[in-house]
Amino acid sequence: MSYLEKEMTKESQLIKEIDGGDFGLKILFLGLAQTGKSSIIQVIFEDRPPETTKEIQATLGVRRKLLEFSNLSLNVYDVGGQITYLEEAFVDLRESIFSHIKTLFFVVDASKYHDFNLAKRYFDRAIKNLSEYSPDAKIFILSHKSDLIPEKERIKAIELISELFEIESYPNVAIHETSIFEPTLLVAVEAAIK
Ligand SMILES: Nc1nc2c(ncn2[C@@H]2O[C@H](COP(=O)(O)OP(=O)(O)OP(=O)(O)O)[C@@H](O)[C@H]2O)c(=O)[nH]1
Ligand SMILES: [Mg+2]
Repeated sequence: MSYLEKEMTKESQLIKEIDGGDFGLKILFLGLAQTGKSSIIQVIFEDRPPETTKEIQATLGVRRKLLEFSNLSLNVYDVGGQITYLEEAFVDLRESIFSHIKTLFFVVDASKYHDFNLAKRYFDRAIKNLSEYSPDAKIFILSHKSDLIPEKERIKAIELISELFEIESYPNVAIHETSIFEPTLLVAVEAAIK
């Protein structure tokens, strides 16, 4: 089998794995590496104690989980934040990742100001793909890991992200400050999914 054929088989297997079931509301988690996406999923949807999330390994590729939350069936997509996986999701898997989305959680590590510009580039691409494949999706930016920064700076982080991501230009985008150690996370997720 040629290299190209192997790559195409790999891709179609992954797409099959991703598309393998029309179950529940499709919820997508995107963001740079180590921003806390898998931790959020496990703490909120799988009752994992927040302090044990330190053991979670980096997500390789795209992981899909079928979960129950508040009597709703969810089809949760967790895209590994390393650049290779993001590019794979935004290029090769674009249509299968971005179609039929109910809610996108775009997770930003609020304590890492230096990463905001890079995050914004992926946010813009996510918005563009959603406008094409899921124009009715709700988008929630999570200014996450707020426990790592002092109260005053939390507001500053929200202001900075809101301005940089130009969230006022989008009627379907909201921003929440969250932490796996605080009730803010559950409040944000409930607002986003119900
Ligand atoms: N202080 C703090 N740490 C957090 C929070 N959420 C997640 N973390 C930690 O952040 C680290 C990375 O978490 P992951 O959930 O693996 O991050 P990810 O975004 O899934 O990373 P990739 O899979 O590489 O994209 C872990 O050590 C978590 O314990 C938070 O709200 N506060
Ligand atoms: Mg992960």
